[in-house]
Amino acid sequence: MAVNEQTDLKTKNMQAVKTLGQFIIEKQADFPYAKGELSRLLRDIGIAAKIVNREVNKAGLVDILGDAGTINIQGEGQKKLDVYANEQFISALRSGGECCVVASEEHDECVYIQSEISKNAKYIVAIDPLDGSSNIDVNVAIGTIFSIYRRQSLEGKPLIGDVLQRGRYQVAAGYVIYGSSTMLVYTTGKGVNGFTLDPSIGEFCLSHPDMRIPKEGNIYSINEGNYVHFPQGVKDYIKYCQAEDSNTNRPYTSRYIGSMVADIHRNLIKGGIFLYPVSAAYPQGKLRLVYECNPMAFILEQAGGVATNGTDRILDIVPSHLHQRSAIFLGSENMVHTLVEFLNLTGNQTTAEQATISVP
Ligand code: AHM
Ligand code: MG
Repeated sequence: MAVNEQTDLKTKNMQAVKTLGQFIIEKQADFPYAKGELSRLLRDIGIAAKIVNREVNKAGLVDILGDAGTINIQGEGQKKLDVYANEQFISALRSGGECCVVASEEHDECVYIQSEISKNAKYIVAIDPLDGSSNIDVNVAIGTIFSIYRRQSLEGKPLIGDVLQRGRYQVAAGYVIYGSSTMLVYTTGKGVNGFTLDPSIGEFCLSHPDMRIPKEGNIYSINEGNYVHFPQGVKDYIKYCQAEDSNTNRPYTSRYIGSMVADIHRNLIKGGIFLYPVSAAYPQGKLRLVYECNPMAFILEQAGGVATNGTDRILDIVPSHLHQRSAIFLGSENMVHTLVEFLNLTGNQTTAEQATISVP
């Protein structure tokens, strides 16, 4: 290739790259009365994600692995990177000035941000700073999940009701996946866009515009080790996924990483269903409604998918407490609908009592 052609190609490529920052500012025009606060908040989250990514990437090199020695509200051991990620996101939100309360998996209570620059902050952020933490030590993809609400109370210290809003009132939600590459995927209710971190320039660049989940898929993602403890409808659905039927492309493929972000990200791109039902060990489900299920449900719905707890749309559930758990089934529309049919056939065994009945 001639030198001129190479230069032209390079210039073209540079022009084609759109950074997260550029994209956020461009999209501000979608909201006619926006003053840029949500844009700044998203920018703050993007910056914290880059800092966390840097630590995640070198986790095998430095003495940052292993238990931090503290226990979070769920009684689970925290890894050092969980603690680090939590601190980074809260610190970015604190210094950004657009967030008045953070609800984090790592704090039993809400973290109120009361500073001069945050006194007019209108946004609430719910966050799982490092999801899939059992995968840190083994160099498998992990993620961050975030959800943003507008505060409803007009003044003073925000109320718990500002935090415990139904998922359908989210103004934005997203996740970061620290995988073979690092991506940030988010929605503000107008579709879903994905950005891949280019380490050479330190910027998230638009790589997956207008992401759509295929209506039909052939991947099912569930921790099948818990099979005997699942409700009968879920067991029946798993058998359906495994049964041979060339008309419906079965048997499906089973894929389960154990990091919700990574499992859902794959299914979003390829088409599939992710299931975390109630079980004997987790009678209410394992995953947390406010900062895991709601943001992922919002993203999936915006991409054309479906998210339910078996009876109700995830985004319609009224949260009663910060760390509430929920069963969740989400993914490709047709797959989730088929799963719900199986649950209905067995009388919707989604409650704790019914789940324990299915234990042999
Ligand atoms: P975490 O927030 O403590 O990391 O737990 C949430 C994770 C999800 O990412 C994943 O889908 C699930 O727990 C895996 O649970 P299990 O090991 O029971 O399959
Ligand atoms: Mg989590």
